[in-house]
Parts: sequence; structure tokens; C-alpha cells
Amino acid sequence: MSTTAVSSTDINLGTNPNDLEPYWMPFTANRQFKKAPRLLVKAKDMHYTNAEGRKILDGTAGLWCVNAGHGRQPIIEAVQKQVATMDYSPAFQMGHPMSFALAARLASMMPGDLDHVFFTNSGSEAADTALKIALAYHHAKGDASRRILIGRARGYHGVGFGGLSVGGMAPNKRQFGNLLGDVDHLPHTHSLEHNAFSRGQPKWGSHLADDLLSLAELHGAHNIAAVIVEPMAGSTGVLIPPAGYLERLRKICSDLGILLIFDEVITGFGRLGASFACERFDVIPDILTCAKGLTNATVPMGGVVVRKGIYDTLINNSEQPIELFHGYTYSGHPLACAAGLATLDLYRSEGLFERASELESYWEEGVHSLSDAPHVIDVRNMGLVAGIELEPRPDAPTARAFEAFLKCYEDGVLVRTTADTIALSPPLIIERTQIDEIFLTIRKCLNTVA
Ligand code: PXG
Repeated sequence: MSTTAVSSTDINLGTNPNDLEPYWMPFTANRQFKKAPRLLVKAKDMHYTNAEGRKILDGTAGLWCVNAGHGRQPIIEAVQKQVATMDYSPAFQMGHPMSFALAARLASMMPGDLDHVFFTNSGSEAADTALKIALAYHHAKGDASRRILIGRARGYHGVGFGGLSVGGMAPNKRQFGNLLGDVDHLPHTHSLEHNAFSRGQPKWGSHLADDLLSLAELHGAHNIAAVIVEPMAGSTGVLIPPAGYLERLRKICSDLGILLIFDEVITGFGRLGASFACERFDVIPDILTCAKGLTNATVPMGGVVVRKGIYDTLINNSEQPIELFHGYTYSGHPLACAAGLATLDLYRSEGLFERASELESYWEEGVHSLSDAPHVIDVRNMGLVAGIELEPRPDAPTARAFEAFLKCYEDGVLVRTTADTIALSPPLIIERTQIDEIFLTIRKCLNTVA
């Protein structure tokens, strides 16, 4: 047996293409990537280091998830301590103190009576869990006809069958045929014609929430279980909700007895300059999903938070010993809970949600300075999120933005693209000079992209 320690940097990946072959990469152009891999090997605070030893400024908090920045000592220590103390405890019919503590902490951050938490391991599982809770809730109330789930065009709720069905990103669905049957969709709210270059919430579009009335007319409101939306749609390219839209959706749902689910997987944990989007917009959903920033992405974890009335109906008024037949082996995993508690402490002790709010106007100025850069047809922003939409090449949609992504990476800045939009969501610890660096690099790259 070899006693030589091998670190990831010692493995000479990238020079022998065969080393890369067995791994089937998610949501990735596998063949293209494996010909010219981009491998990251280290991360600290605002930067990654790649396999060639170059530092890359993280403009995307990983994938919208490393809100407190990378390699934070209190989180590292909490996870290390937990793994040495108790690696795992069974999630069903047994408990460990930290899952209760984390649920209480998370509930205490929520507005209104959103006060009970179900843990999952990802945003996808959180979406599917939320949809199942909505169905079970109506069933428990004797309202079992409420089966229809309403999502929104361009929505993203992960890749499980439920989340994919209510989701509305066409490329994600095409390969899989008919998904869940009892599903319909609201229209998305994106309109370059009315709202291009809006700062913060666009003015036009609140009336689009009224399409829910048409869907209720079509299906019968008494058949609709829930509506699920991202308060701000991230994956589809940063769509900020029009002023008044979420309020209108909330009112219609309340009037018609439909549960409103906010998918806050991206918008949670300070991303919009408040703890959650529901706080920022002052619109309280019945069910809220989160993941990503919950543990600063150190250990996978998601959560579903429900209002008191839902928990009471499903749990306290149940006649079955096991009230909900749902859960995961790793629900409330001890390492994730340790990471989650340390992360929430860090957000609070460093005032990171307030910091995001304070930086918002500087960030907004920075991104809108790109309004006159080549190919830019829209710029949108809120909190520490921005979308820069490029004119697609007529013969090759998405290619221009992807080229910009590659050039930025070569120039030491990590951005994310979806279709022809560059999406930015840096860690909330970002400095003003680093904000400048991101936008200067993007301008330089756009100047050279054909
Ligand atoms: N809901 C929302 C709103 C999301 O953004 C999920 C659910 C699924 O979470 P998991 O943990 O199952 O991946 C997400 C995930 C991107 C990007 O670049 C966005 C996500 C994931 C990866 C990339 O836009 N969002």
C-alpha cells in the first residue's frame, strides 16, 4: 500500500484526457470541456485558484451559494468538530440536537408564522418536498380535489420530476417527454420592450399575476393546490419581479385558497440585501424553499419552511403516528447542521445581509455602466445580483455569452452564463475594488467578442 499522500493538485489532470473521461459532468458540455478543462483546486474568500495556479475572482459565489465567501474558518472548524464527534445519526425515529437547533435558528429568521422546517439535501429535493407538502395539506383538509400545481414559464425549481414539471426552462424538459400531468404555467415577466435597463424592480408587468385568475377559471380554483415561483428568477437569467407583481399573486392565492410557494434557493440568505426575498418584498408565502447559502455550500443541504397552519393541519391534527410519509436518509445530516449553524452565525456576526444592502447602489452603478458596452441589450439588478443580456448571434444563440464567459475566465474573473445572459452573484464579502474589477473585465471581454 502506498503511503504517499496524493492531493488533488498532484493528480496531473488535464494532460491525459483519459483521466477526465469517466466523470459524467452535470449541465455541462462534456465533450467540449474534456478537450479544454477548467479545473479549480483551491478557494479562499473571494478567489478560486485553478489547476494552473491562477487566481480567479469569484463573481458567482460558486453557483449562487457561497454567500459568506470561501474557506471560512468558523465553518471549517464546526464541520471538522462535528465529523469527529458524530458523523451520522439516523434521520427517521431518531434525532440529534443540532437539527432541532438549526430548524429553530432558521425559523427565527423567517417573517410571519413561517415556523416549521423540513430538511432536504438540495434545492431540487426542497422543491419536490414543498409540492408534496402542498398536496398532502389539501388532502389532510379533505380538499383532495386540489391536485393541480402551477409554475411559471422560465421558472427553475431543480431537476426532480416535480420541480422539473412546474419549471419552465424548455431545454431542461425537452429530453424527458411528459412529466407530471396536473401542471400548468403562468407567463414569465420578462419584457425588453417595456422594461429594458430597469434598475431594481421594473415598473411594467404586475398585471401578469392576473393570469392566475384565468388559470383558475380554466381549471377551477378548487382544483388548484399551489403556485410555485422564484421571487426573483435566477437560473433563467435574472428576472426581477415587476413592482406589485408578487403582492398581486399573494392576494389571488389567498382569495382562492391556493398555497403560494416561494422558491428562495437563490434569493435566500442575503442575496437580495435582506435575509430572504419575502422580507425584502414584504410578501409572505405559505411555503418557502431554500438550499445553497444555508450552509455556505460547504455541505449539501436544503430546507422547506412552512407556515404554522400547514404544520398544524398535517402534523398536530393527524390521526396517524407517522404524519407525513416523506424524508431522506440525510435529512438534517449532522455535518450539514454544523455547517448551517456556523454559517448563520457568520452571516449575523459579520452583518453580511446588511452589507449586501449597503453595496447594492454601488453594484447597480457598476453593472449599469455596461449599458453602452458592445452587444448589451439589457442590464438588470437587485441586491448583489445582476443580469447582462447580450444580443444573440442570429445563427448561434448562446455562443456569444459563452465566449464572453471563457474570455472572462482567462482574464481571471468567474461569471456565469445562461442562454445569452451573463449572470453575476458574488459572495456578500466582496469589496468595492473587486466590484470594479468584475465590470472592467466584462467590458474588456465584450470589446473583444465578435
Ligand atoms: N430552485 C432554484 C430557484 C434554483 O436556482 C434549484 C431549485 C435546485 O437546487 P439544487 O441544489 O438541486 O441544484 C436551484 C438551483 C445557475 C444555476 O447557474 C442555478 C442553480 C443550480 C446550478 C446553476 O443559474 N440553481
